[in-house]
Amino acid sequence: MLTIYSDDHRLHHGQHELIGGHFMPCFEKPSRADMVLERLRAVNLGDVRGPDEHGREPLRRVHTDGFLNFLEHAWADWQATGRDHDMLPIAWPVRRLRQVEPDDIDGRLGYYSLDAGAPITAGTWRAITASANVALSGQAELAKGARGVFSLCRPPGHHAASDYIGGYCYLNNAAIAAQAMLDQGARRVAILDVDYHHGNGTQDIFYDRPDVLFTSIHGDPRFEYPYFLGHADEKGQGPGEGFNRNYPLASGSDWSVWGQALADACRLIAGYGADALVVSLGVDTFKEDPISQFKLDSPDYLRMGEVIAGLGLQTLFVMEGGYAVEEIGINAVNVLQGFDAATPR
Ligand code: Q9C
Ligand code: ZN
Repeated sequence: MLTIYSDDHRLHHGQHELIGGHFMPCFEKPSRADMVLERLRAVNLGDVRGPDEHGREPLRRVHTDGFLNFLEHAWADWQATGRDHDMLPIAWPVRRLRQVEPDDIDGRLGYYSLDAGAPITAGTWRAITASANVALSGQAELAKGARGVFSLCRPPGHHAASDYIGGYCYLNNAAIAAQAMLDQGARRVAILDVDYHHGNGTQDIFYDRPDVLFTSIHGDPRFEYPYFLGHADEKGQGPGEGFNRNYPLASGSDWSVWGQALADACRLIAGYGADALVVSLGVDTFKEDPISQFKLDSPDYLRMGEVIAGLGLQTLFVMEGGYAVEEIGINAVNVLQGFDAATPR
């Protein structure tokens, strides 16, 4: 399987995130991508190439202009106030507050944020646009006929919606790639989000549309981040009703439970008649992940890839979360190897 990867991910390296009232070193760090790349090379999965530049238009198909302009200039606006440490928001427009973009950079940061989990740094814009280009270049390979492609995106994207960042995510790489497929002639695209956390951004972007089926298996939001989306009764709205499906699972879920949710999601995807599949590939479902509560083991990721391959769809794997850095390479690449092994050639 071909991998798309850019070294520019390194330009984004946040210092701290807020966990349990403490500032802790960011779990989402450059070594994550390094470990995945190292494993790809160790097992000779296939070629690795850099992304092509796809410009702003495919980003505008998913994100608002106000949001993109904010992200592009956020660091300069922050520096203009005399600060050169990471940006983190301090206030959010919650219930009954005005949903109006302020002028002040701290106000705008809160306006365009879900949480304080996505620091903006000097190199963030370049890293996140490179990450989106990694997804789009993978999509372009699928358009040329590839059966499966791996977009080794970093930073991840699935918590980012059309107009907010959060949960280590800025641009929604998976949504951008899915939208590009539709814009290039696909009629229906399915998204399978296997990251431990609910893909709230992706769900929100496609919630009222029938041309994207969004399915997500994740920690129950009653007990787990992102807390405010991802329940089982969220089925889509308007023309999108019936095209959203969540599988919130209990803390401690292992493959015996998780694999059943996967089988059901695949049943829905098979019945949907998709032209292509995007997998939001987080491996923070691993039993030793430092911020997550599922119990998948490394061999389970091989099975995950095999089951996904059984759909027989052209598939773009987009890297999302996974914070057990020592094993992130083995687990992510196991999915790809399982997929390749189960694909007739
Ligand atoms: N108790 C992704 O996996 N903080 N984002 C959780 C832990 C946010 C995860 C705090 C986790 C975001 C792409
Ligand atoms: Zn996650």
